Amino acid sequence: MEKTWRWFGPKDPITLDMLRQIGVEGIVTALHHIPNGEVWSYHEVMKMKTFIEDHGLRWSVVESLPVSESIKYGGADRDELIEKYKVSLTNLGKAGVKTICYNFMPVLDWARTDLTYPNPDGTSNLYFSRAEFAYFDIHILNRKGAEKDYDADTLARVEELGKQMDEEGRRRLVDNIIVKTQGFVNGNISEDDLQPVEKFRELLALYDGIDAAQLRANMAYFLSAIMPVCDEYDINMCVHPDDPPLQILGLPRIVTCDADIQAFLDAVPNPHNGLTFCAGSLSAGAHNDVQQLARKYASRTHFVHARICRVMPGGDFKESTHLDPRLIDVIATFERERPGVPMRVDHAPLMLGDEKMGYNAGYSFHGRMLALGEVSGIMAAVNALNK
Ligand code: DNO
Repeated sequence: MEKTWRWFGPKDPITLDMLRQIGVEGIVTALHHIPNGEVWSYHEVMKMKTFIEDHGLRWSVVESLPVSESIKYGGADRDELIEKYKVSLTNLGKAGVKTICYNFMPVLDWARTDLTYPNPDGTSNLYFSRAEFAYFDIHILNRKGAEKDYDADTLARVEELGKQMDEEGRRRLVDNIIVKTQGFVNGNISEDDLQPVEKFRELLALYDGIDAAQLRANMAYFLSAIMPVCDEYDINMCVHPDDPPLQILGLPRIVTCDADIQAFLDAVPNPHNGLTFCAGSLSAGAHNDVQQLARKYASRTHFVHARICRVMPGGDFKESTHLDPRLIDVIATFERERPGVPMRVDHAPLMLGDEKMGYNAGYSFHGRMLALGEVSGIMAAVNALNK
């Protein structure tokens, strides 16, 4: 696989010169300064591409060219937004940037409750507590009927949590679930929003009456509309699985399991319609066998996210080591079957001073460097043993 790295643009404290020194071959980035729904001009695309190439690297993957909320729920302006999306794709295609990651998750791009969960060795990781998430849903968002979505064990944990929860704890949950994890990925809520919870409620309301079947139809509509541009420029679209791959907040979620993946691939049977194989997101659902999914969907995978989660009793999950045997197996599958496919390490621990650097949640330097070293070692071993 091609060793790539998610880099957040010229303002990222991790520089391209640093990345060259640690074995990175290709860059994964986006034009983060352009608001969602606006066209990425050829000029802006080329400016970024040239900047990267001037540092001896290449722009391998766009993560993400965001799909506007209105395209997802099927708003009145969706056709206009799809036309703009096609212009951005055309400009990327003309510039030769041909792997595009996106997601079709309503409202929330990814969800964690704790961004600095301590490990025994002094590092920290991202963590998802089902009870804390349920507490946010039931007692902060006050979503109507939310209790019905949780089992008795989780509700009992929520009650316990309620006894200790103070204003600071509630503020921290809001910050982790809908602010800190969203702004930097061009999500709906940014650190400047003064009333994040109110804004979030308004966003959820956009999906009233939209079920999974409707969301699937909207995804197929979007993909069918853009496929001619992808065919013309040989652009590979790769949808990111829902993170976590579970039903949350009463929203429809349609990229959570084997059947979902098969469904969107079948809905638009074009090789340019593919998957970002995020082993981490898929493994956060106990229903998924990531190793088997990797084997089944390798040929439709255009981008790999190397990380893996450990699900605990009760549904909490934590990012696990990149040397987890399940991830070794997944990496071996892609290394054998898709040797040139871009791969980036994802969501590594905070360690050795990372915590003081203000990195985006999950995107530390030392933690990811260690993870890249580990994954590179796995790849080298697979290749050596294959010979
Ligand atoms: C989180 C990322 C996601 C991903 C988008 C793709 O760390 O994996 O934000 O980039 O969902 O559109």
